[in-house]
Amino acid sequence: AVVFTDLDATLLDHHDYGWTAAQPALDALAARDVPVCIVTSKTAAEVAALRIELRNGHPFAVENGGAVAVPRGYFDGVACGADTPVELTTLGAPREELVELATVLRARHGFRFQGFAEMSADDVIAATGLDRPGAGRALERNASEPLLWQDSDSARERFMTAVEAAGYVAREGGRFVHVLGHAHKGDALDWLCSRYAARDGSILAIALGDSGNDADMLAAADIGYWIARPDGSHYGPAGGAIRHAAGIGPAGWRAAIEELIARQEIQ
Ligand code: 2M8
Ligand code: MG
Ligand code: MG
Repeated sequence: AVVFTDLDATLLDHHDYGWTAAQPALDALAARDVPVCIVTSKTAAEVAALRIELRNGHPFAVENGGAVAVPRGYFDGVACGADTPVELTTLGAPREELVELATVLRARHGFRFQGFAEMSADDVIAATGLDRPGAGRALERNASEPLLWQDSDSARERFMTAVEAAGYVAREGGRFVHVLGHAHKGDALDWLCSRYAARDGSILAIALGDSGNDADMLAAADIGYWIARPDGSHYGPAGGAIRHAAGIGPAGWRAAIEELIARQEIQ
């Protein structure tokens, strides 16, 4: 099995970005040699810092599938750590194109939002609770543009529809609306799975997430878990290969992994 996981409000707590509650499950996966691949809205700079803290040497996807990263030699059997240099492959579109699209749609329809391109480090700190170095890393974007939505829900729907009509992708994260190129987290999961399958034969793909931007990767996986959001609700229904984890954020993450181990779906 390979575990593909979202970070914010899934492996990491929505408010303090910690993962203490999930650590026993991370240890259980490491003991079984099950890779944990991060698939996140965060930037390459943010993930580089987190992978060191998590001691994670596995492939990952950043900016909602805008780019995938593989540690050099990983699929050729080289032992890789969090500090092994990675090879990045772009699946999405350049960020400038996405900022331009959002700006054009705003001028045309009068939508109200503040994009990361218009935000200072202080604005990002206020919107996210990240510390200053963390906010700086979140601003280093190449393949996605998060927008702090300041308009109605119906305006958000119309904006997202207009983005898709223009041939791009719009997805909702825990805090922001993300404008993406021609790839989402499901495409990143497929890309990474085919690399694992080429090396190992078929693999059981497990995906965990909490928000709209995770729906594509849960659908693309063999088993998907909705982790409960900060208010205790789940973003989407359970059914078929999609399950609900009992627990919010990292506590739900741990519950999901322990359930997979108890059912011997992870051995
Ligand atoms: C943004 O992503 C989250 C993910 O769900 C969101 O939409 O709420 C990204 O900008 C990311 O780079 C940043 O670290 C995060 C901080 O809360 O927000
Ligand atoms: Mg999330
Ligand atoms: Mg599949």
